[in-house]
Amino acid sequence: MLRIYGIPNSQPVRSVVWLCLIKGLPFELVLTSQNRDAKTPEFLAGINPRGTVPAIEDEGFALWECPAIMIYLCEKHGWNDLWPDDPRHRARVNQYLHFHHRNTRELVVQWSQTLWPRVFGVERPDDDWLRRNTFTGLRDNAAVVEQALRIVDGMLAPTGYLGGGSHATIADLFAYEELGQNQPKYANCSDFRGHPHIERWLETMEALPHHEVAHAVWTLIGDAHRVEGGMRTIARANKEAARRIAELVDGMGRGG
Ligand SMILES: N[C@@H](CCC(=O)N[C@@H](CS)C(=O)NCC(=O)O)C(=O)O
Repeated sequence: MLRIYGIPNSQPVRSVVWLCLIKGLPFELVLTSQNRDAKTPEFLAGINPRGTVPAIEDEGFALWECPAIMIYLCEKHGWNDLWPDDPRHRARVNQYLHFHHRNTRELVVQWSQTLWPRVFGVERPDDDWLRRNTFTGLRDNAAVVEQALRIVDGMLAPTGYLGGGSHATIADLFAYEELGQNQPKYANCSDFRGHPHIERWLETMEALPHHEVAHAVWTLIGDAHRVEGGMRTIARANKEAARRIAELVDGMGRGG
């Protein structure tokens, strides 16, 4: 069975998990923390030399980097709706996947720099603490995020999906984990007002299959400004979210 290494609180891990849930592909989510488990000599040597999650192992084949994993799974299983056959449609999806890394991904800084000081009980974290304990992001992070939101809103304008076309693709799954998470009703650390296409798309994405289970960690952690209980709360949320995912996968296996 496919093994996915990571934790539900990781954005790119959720993209892979949600993809498999949507497609009904059974998998084992191997709880792997990014700081400890993914940095062991065994993981670095056998799975991912960069020590990041997600990573997968599929019948002895190890792969890392979320977009590469999603493309591999789509090609292996013929999921041409999510990774379209048409060269131009595929090119638009691929364009977004490349754009994501140093653009939309920068939204993680708003989340990380809200959540982790709260979790570790640091009232006014200075730059040095943020650099050591959270994603640092690009130097001009705020400007990059603002520009990324404007560009993403523009990409969504013609058809409502990032790759164009009439339905979601892996580009949407990848982007959603950053944007969806930061919404006021979940982690509450980004404001999408003024980006009407993004606001509409967030609602569309939430209606896709298994959204609730794939994103259980959002409600288990809640508003990043109000998290109580420190790291134990995060660890418990990851475990419980993983349990719900495993339960759903189990049910899929039994045709339930
Ligand atoms: N470009 C990678 C990013 C993966 C990533 O940033 N993962 C985080 C968890 S959300 C991680 O493992 N960080 C640990 C590290 O950077 O050492 C992908 O798309 O898979």
